[in-house]
Amino acid sequence: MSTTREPRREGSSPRFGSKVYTFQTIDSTNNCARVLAGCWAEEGTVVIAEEQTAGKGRLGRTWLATPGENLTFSIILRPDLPSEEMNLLPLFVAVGIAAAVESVISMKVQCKWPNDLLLNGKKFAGVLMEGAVSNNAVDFVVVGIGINVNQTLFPPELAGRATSLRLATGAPIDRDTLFRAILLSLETEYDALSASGFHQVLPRWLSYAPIVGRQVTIAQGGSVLHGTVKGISKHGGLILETGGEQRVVFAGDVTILNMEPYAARN
Ligand code: BT5
Repeated sequence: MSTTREPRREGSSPRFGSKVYTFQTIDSTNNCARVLAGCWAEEGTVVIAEEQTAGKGRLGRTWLATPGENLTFSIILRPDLPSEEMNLLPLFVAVGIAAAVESVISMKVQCKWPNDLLLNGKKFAGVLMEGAVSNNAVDFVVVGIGINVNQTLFPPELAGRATSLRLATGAPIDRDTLFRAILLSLETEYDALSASGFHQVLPRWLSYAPIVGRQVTIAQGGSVLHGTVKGISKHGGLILETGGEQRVVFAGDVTILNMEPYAARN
């Protein structure tokens, strides 16, 4: 594993990206950022890599990205947040990424609960949060972000489900411009929500995610639930009506297996 340490990327936002650890190859930027967070790295510290040998998704899944064509990075946050509000953080990150990507490529982005971003109904980005909690408050959160930027060929298991900004727009995207736009957007959202309360992200997120009223199929542990989405709870859970009763499911436990396709946003 080779490492270099960059003091700061030109033009990056004041706190997010004020310190960037850049790796050619690493197992997972989230693993590295977790170690740094445990050593009191400052909020906004970023770990970015050209290649991950063990890129992680949620629930033990894998993130696959061709080296040198995409963005795979992690940001350390230290939000002043009770632990029960932690599930709002993926929604804020999705909104921050969506706004930045829309500004760079001038296309509509959709968010899919809890942590996916879609273009033309296909996934181009995912978010993996890993956090530490002490005394019922969030100690730190590592926000891992994988974005398919210029990749045009995907392995067979992702074919038809994955896309990239390049595939969606037909043109290569400057990764550094996108990276800086995302850091700035995330910092702007984060500062606003830290002041107003993270629950304020809900209407913003819903404006990117026409999910309410849709039929979904969800895997939770060993069982499968079918139901209608009634909304997102104030703590970021999916409110599902199933079998005549409402229940709230959280991202740590569930995967949406199937959902009616999203309609295009205007
Ligand atoms: C995610 O998990 O979508 C979170 C992905 C987070 C990746 C970043 S990269 C930087 C940081 N360091 C890490 O080690 N991870 C983070 P999940 O919702 O579980 O989705 C994973 C699933 O998405 C896989 O099982 C595949 O089906 C699919 N997938 C894998 N790679 C993909 C890709 N490049 N594009 C679209 N889908 C992909």
